Amino acid sequence: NDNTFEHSPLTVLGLGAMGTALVRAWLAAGMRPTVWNRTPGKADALASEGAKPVATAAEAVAASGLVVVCLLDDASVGQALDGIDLTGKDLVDLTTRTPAEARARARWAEERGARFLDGGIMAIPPMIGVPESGGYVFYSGSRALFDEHRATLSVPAGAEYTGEDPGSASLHDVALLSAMTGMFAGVAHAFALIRKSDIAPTSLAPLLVDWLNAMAQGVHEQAARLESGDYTRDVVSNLAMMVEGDGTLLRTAEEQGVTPELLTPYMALMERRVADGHGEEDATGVIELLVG
Ligand code: FVH
Repeated sequence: NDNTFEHSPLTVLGLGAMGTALVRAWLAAGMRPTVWNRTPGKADALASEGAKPVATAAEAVAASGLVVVCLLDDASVGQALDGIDLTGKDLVDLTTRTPAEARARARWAEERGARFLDGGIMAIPPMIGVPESGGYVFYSGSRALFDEHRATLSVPAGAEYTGEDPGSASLHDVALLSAMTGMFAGVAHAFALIRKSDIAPTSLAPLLVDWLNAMAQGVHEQAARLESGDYTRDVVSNLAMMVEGDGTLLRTAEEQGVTPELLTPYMALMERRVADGHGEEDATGVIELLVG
């Protein structure tokens, strides 16, 4: 609805891969965001598509009530906005950061007279502005800000509000990114195992995807066990059996000339849990060793 957007002027600070994708989604929705980037030139293509580039971050902030920030990291946000008047602004910061950094940035913004919403983007740039991609953004902080600008914020990707604690969005974001990191570590090891074999990566890939999807269902069971506190309930594959099987994984890595270093930290934790007398549990008990 273009009429709604006319009443919601928008500024975007940061025209990296993600900032550019965000601006294009708002342009496609009929908005004309004011845009700024530290290194000039990145706004040129967007200007020809309807965005309004300005020379300084201060001008960009002054242009709109709603200011969306998407920079490299939390420190770059502090540098870009240093000394700029934020009084009365609604600052929505989609820069990836830690929960503590998000809380500190919220206090920093509020001390300067702005309302603050932190965002964690669960999408890569090609997913932005493509609703069927399933991309979305976790938001936390000012509920009033979120409710007021929900329509605008929902244009590039789905908008999921997680709570008033400004650190909540980034904790959700980093939890998902951390799980993804572990998954990619496992995938890297699997491809390394077949690297010098006659198994083609493209023939292993669909098998890996199907297997990981099937195993991912166990995440729900782990969550239920965590909440019940009973890590042995309805366990099909127990930890003692898995630790026994780790030997085969390690010997195969050795046979294939692959370093096991991506696997061994997790295996060591599983072994410790079994040695502590919890062999009848599933892998949920390993979480206890992580949180101490
Ligand atoms: N791209 C992705 O796949 C991920 C998806 C999930 C969310 N992340 C996070 O989004 C933030 C921005 O990421 P990006 O992909 O746009 O990153 P770059 O293309 O590297 O652009 C970085 C922009 O930040 C500007 N910048 C860096 N330092 C400063 C500074 N000190 N002052 C002002 N601006 C700064 C940089 O400007 P320039 O180098 O062009 O002058 C770019 O505009 C990020 O938190 C991801 O984790 C993306």
